[in-house]
Amino acid sequence: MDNTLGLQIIEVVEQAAIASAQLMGTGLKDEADEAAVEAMRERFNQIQMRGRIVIGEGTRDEAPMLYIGEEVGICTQPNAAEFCRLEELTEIDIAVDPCEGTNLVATGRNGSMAVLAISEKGGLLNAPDVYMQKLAAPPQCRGKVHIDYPAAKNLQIIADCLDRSVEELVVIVMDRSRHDNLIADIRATGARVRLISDGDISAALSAAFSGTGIHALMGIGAAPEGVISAAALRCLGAHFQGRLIYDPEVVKAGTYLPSMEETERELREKGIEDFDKVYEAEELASGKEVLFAACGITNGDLMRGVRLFKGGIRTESLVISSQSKTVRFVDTIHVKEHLPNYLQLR
Ligand code: VTB
Repeated sequence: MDNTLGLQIIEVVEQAAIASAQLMGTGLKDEADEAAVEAMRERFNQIQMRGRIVIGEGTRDEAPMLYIGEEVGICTQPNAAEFCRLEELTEIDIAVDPCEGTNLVATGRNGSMAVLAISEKGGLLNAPDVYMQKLAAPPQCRGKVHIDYPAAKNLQIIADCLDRSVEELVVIVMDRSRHDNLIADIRATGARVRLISDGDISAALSAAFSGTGIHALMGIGAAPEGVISAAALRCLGAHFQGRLIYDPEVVKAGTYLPSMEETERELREKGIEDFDKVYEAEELASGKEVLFAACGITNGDLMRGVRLFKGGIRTESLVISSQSKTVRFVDTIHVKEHLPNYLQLR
């Protein structure tokens, strides 16, 4: 993949975040999502690349933009030959979540981000829109904790690896009734629990960086978000494992899941035969080269959210590259009068 792609995708997430942040606190969650999607797509389509959305806003019938299978990048446009030497460009797969945590944006709460992961073709698991049990932990614990161990055992391992006591750990869990037992198990160890209403990509990222005060993510969130988290944590050398969860009985409250039979059929169509497999980060994001980028929409543990001021907008983003083994934190001021039309304040 082209080195400049890493720099260009910063603008993709920045622009999605700026568009969405303009609707922060309005209660309009669908509109906040739509604004992010439109801006992300506009910016993608200015990049010299041949991209294909593998994780996006849904199927073509469900989503007008950034649907699964949509091609993005200037080199996928009808008159591409005028701008691009197609034979020189690698085909890339893209997983996007333009507004991760739409409820958080709509209600002005912390933890929402515009986020994406990129790899060469075939490098990201085309996860179906089901749930995923997840375990994220810091790099020191990689390969030592396991999603099948009881929470108490994993927490003891994390404490040992970080050279601290279990009481000094903080675990993020999504606040859902499906996690009642998990939360009780974690609390029984003495570790502290931070419940979040949404946004488990941000939670997984926090667990991978020291200094955030977060030491693990446990529990069940969405599978597509799991693949994007895995892309980041793989580049960071942190621990991430996921197992697909497709039984509505296990998920309890959550978005609608079709019957087990229907879901199993969908999994088979996606080439998944072993439905209960535990995926390692390197299997969810298996590409030789993986790039991950995120920009805070509202404030988070790693990045502040979008700030609007007279004459400009300030954003904080992050780009992680498996190839250059770098993590770049980017603090940008966007001069208002130079923003593209699609980002002008509404
Ligand atoms: C999960 C989580 C996401 O939405 O998808 C959640 O992975 C929805 O969970 O980060 P429920 O269906 O249980 O409500 C997010 O929190 C935000 O997209």
